[in-house]
Amino acid sequence: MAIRFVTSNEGKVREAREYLTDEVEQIDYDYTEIQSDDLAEIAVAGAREAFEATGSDEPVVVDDAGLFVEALGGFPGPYSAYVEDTVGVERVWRLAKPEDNRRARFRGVVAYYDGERAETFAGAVPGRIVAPRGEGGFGYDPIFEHEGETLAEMSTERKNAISHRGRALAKFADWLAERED
Ligand code: ITT
Repeated sequence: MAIRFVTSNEGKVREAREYLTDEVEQIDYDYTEIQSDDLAEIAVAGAREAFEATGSDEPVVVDDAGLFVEALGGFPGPYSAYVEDTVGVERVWRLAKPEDNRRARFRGVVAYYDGERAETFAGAVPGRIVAPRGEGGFGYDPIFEHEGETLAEMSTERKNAISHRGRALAKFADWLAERED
């Protein structure tokens, strides 16, 4: 089965391709990101909208993710894309004061919708925000460190093994495999 991954972010597609054995096709449709503090709600609304708008009956997948910095009350969280565009990732790292704890969490939700059924798969990874390091990945990867390495210092394979997206995709892949049996 082909999976239509609705996103403008090629980094997400690259990671999904490493993980899922099924064919992953990128659909660059700009769905409305509803305002909510619930990533699953945002992802399901996006998946429904994209499914209706693209007029095909093949299932779609939307992935919504965010960086939650503990000392900043979970900011930028669901607003991570807007904050990356306006403030930039390096300034997010600088927002935390030296005396603050550096703990953060990346959360992500993969939402599947086939016209009838919506399912969500969540994943999270704990880490710390640090001064930017590494050339790989995308978005906040250079400032998010997990077990001594930033996500931008990891290969896609290594990032998938520990990341919010990898964990969500693993659950999604298991669910797909069970349905296809
Ligand atoms: P689409 O909505 O088109 O899929 P996007 O990049 O806007 O693409 P999100 O709203 O899910 O996707 O992304 C929220 C922000 O978090 C955005 O700034 C991303 O660059 C960033 N982000 C998402 N996943 C990430 C990851 O695995 N590593 C680093 N940053 C990530």
